[in-house]
Amino acid sequence: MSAAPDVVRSAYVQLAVTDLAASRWFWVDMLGMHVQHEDEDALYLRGSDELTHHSVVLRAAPVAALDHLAYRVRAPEDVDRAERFFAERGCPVRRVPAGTGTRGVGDAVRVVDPLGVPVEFFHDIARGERLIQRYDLHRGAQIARLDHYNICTPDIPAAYEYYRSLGFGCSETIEGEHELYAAWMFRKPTVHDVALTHGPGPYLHHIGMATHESHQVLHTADIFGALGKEHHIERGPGRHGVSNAFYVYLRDPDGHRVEVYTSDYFTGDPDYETHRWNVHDDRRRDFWGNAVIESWYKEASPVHDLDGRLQPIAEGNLDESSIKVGADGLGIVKPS
Ligand code: DHY
Repeated sequence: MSAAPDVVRSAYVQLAVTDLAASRWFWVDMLGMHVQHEDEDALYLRGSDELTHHSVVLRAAPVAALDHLAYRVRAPEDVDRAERFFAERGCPVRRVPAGTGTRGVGDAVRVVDPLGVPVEFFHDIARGERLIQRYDLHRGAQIARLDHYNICTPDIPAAYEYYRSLGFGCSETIEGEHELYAAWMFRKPTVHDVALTHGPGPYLHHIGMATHESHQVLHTADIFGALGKEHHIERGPGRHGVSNAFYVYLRDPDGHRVEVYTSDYFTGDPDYETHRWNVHDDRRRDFWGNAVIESWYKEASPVHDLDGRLQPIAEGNLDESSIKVGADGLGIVKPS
């Protein structure tokens, strides 16, 4: 088998959205992302810390879905490595020469990965102006950068092995006695570039967008409340057990889930050891023991194949949402 491409980080996501004006309100006015380019078909957005052309592309389409998520690779040759790596695994693979794919992105390869998720690998990308100290332009959630993706997939051990074969480390897991429910996988030295959540899939569960500080997470929720737009807040604010991050989950006008996320930790030491949570530990998902709302477990964005058709869904066989914190917050209630 050929060597895996050297993945640097989760780099951008391209979402199909049904109303660009509504999306612009949510992502630009409320989340505070900067518009790098816009035309009648798409919006190209980035956070204040990002020096590459975009981390979120919103493409106008009749049906909301994930077009693809993208990893940046270390060198141009890693794009060729990605092509070989996925072709050898029998995955659909398509070369996307510079100028023919997503605006600003150079030579790339798109694949449907073994999880059924459309993924792009690229090295070259246009630059954007440095905005980190343009405080006059920071507003809303003050998003700094894209942090991670979260994917729903029915076979977590297989997904874990696949991402290990791509060179990802594992920062944390949620496990039962014999089951692996979820895994947080990284290339950049943070908790994750991608999290694997058990369930029917392939679905995009959410994308995580980083802010610098927890007060920005609280402020985000306050602004949605102040405008009477609180229905966009799905879960939180709170502190995760896994990752220790401070978070709030929002739903965009198409239902795409966005986590505003901050204050996880460094995982770059070579002897970093995976931290394992028991599925019965009430603090695993919310460190303060708050129950996770049902929609968070049950709803997610469908994903496209390389031709823009919706991928079929396979069912999962574990159901973490049936393991609940009791109404009194003290016990674990497992409905029969
Ligand atoms: C968890 C979910 C995330 C994340 C880190 C940790 C666990 C949870 O609270 O559900 O999306 O980024």
